[in-house]
Amino acid sequence: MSNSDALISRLHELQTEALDLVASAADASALEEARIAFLGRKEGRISLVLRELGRIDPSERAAVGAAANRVKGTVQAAIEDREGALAAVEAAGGVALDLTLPGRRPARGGAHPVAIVMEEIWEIFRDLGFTRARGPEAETEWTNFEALNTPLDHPAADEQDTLYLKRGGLLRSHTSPVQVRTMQAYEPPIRILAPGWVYRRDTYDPTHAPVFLQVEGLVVDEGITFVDFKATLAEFARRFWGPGTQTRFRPSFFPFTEPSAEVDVKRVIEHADGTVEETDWLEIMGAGMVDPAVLEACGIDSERYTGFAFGMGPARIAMLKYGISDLRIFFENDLRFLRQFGPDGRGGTPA
Ligand code: 2U9
Repeated sequence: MSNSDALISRLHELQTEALDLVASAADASALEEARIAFLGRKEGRISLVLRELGRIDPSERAAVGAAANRVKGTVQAAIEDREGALAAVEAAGGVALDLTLPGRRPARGGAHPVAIVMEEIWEIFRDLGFTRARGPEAETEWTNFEALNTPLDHPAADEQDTLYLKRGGLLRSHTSPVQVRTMQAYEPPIRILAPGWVYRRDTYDPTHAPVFLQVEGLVVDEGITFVDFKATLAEFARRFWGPGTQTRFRPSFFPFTEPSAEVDVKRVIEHADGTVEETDWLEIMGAGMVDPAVLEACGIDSERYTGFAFGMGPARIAMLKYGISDLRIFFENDLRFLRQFGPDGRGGTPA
């Protein structure tokens, strides 16, 4: 073996030794010791080898010098890598990073139970030919009350119930102003669903929140009758709660509909053992034939057109559907509650 070959192989042995020492350095000071032992300018073992360069043939010095530089570079890079790894361990509170562990599953959001119900309601009415409409949350007294046959001295318009803004504005107390604006802007036939946030001056308790989601619907066309009204809402109930669902229309009163009704459902639940359970009657929405005065206020000829409307609270529907007795849990964003619904419940956030 020539002198230069012997030096190059000595350098490679030193590299192997240095890399072992660097890899096992447990802290920054052990790493610094390893650096000085191998790369130290005076006493470093690689530097000492290079001092022997003078003893070899000048024509072979370049090859040894190049090998020495490669070895130094490799050892220096290993030291820097190890420095980074030690710093990461320290940052992680002293827990070593185990690169062989499987990666952490990235957090995936899921749909909120009220959003799931809202989406299911929308999909049913979409299949029945409805489109979606929306409008502002800050409204006027006229669109929120007067156009809806509700005089401003009606209790609903009272400051005790409605959140008023400056200069006569208010936060809409139902999504009905969306239907008012739609009728002003479009000729019948109208078939819309209006989902959105509404505001009321209510005390936060198990069945009330000062801000909540509502979904209302409106159909206006020539020849719309009470039969269309009942059949559409009964069909909705069957699609939402299951084919055996019965519907009951109880007479009621709203200023904007005449006649008005509260709609109840009786669910038929088939258990795995074959037994069938009928629930009590559950109230799911308010509804009625649109009062002709409302059509006229919105610029629609009530001699030619008739219509029906309905309104429901998806949080109430979600409470009935999932057996929840206090709606405040919908606002808490407790992940232990929310994880029960999605993404494993339904496959993630609805599009
Ligand atoms: C226009 C004409 C008629 C919408 C209607 C109800 C009955 C109703 C409540 C259900 C639970 C509100 O969220 S809730 O508190 N809604 O009972 N809503 S009829 O009637 C309209 C709307 C707009 C132009």
